[in-house]
Amino acid sequence: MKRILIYIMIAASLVLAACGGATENATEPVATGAEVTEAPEATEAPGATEAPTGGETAERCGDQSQLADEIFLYTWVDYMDPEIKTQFEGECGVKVTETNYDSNETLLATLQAGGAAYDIIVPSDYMVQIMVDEGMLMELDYNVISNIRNMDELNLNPAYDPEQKYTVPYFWGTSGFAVDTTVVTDYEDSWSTIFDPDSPYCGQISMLDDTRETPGAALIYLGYSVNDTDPAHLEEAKNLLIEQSKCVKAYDSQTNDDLIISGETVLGHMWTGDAITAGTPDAGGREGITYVIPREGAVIWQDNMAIPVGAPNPYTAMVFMNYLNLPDIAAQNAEWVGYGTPNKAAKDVMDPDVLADERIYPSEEVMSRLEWIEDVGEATELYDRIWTEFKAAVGTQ
Ligand code: N2P
Repeated sequence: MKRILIYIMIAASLVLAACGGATENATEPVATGAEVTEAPEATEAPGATEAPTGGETAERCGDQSQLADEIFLYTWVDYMDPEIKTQFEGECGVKVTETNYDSNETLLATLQAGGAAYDIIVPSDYMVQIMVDEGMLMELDYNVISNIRNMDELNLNPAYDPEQKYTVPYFWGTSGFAVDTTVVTDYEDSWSTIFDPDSPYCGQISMLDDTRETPGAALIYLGYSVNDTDPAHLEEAKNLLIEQSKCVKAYDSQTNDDLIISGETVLGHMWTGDAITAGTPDAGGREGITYVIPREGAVIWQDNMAIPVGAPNPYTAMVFMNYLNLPDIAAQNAEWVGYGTPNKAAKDVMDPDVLADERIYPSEEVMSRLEWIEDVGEATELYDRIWTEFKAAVGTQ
């Protein structure tokens, strides 16, 4: 995916900044410098109590004397405009090294296995809850991440981090499906388009490869909640997925956009931005691919930046999180990824056509049919078992 940089936006945001910023800080996320010292091996001073000096550079790069040369970002694929990492290195002298994961469960397992020293991770809502319960996340210092003030209050203080102690919202989106309308001309905005066992597009369908998302789509189609814990309902969802599998070319959460762009698939269970960019020629996609939020409902999610306990460079990580929430940078990133931005100030400088796109920013009516994945506690084992049995049955393990 490639995005053309919109320099006008940057210029506009500078004007905006000169005018004193776009929004007022509607919420008061808890910011306590003390917690920063909890980070093991924090060789960098947290800088929580001193405002950095140095004018505009400090606003964008924090206290440069405290910055590490390199930080390690562990995130989803195609989830940050690579130009932004280059810009941050150019402006602030910090290299951002990125590694990718394909699901929240992979992220959790990697961290639990230890050994990997990441500075920033990007878990979704329910996984934040799990990680907070496990004591895996550091408390953040909003003296450093002062651009939290740019956030839309609607995206702040979510149930999984009510005091905004551990996370900064990154992007939000939905889990619907992509359609290649140059081939599929008769589709409905229904999960039946994907789950029809007699689909004329049998063999040209991809599904997300995800313990919660994939059974979740089946549960919604069957009329159940994505958080259903009734074993009989989970069994039904498993059987639906097994029946559908003969038509599924790939279970894939990372290159599913490439599959539809290349024409190997024509329908794909997909996250908003992957489908939107697949349909955007400027972003490496092509005309004719669109994104559908099924009428039966779909998953809504919000991903969040967080710092794992034990991160080697927490101060620099927070400076980068702050940089990402400058209005110009957040706008550039949002237009590149094709997801919904929680950054209200960024919206003031974004292309109005993007903001008006109801596939990214759904209407209230559509919103009312969306459902959040929640931590199902002990029933997680049930989901894991259903998923393992399903994988074994279709031979994709
Ligand atoms: C980006 C993946 C989005 C993350 N390719 C879904 N939570």
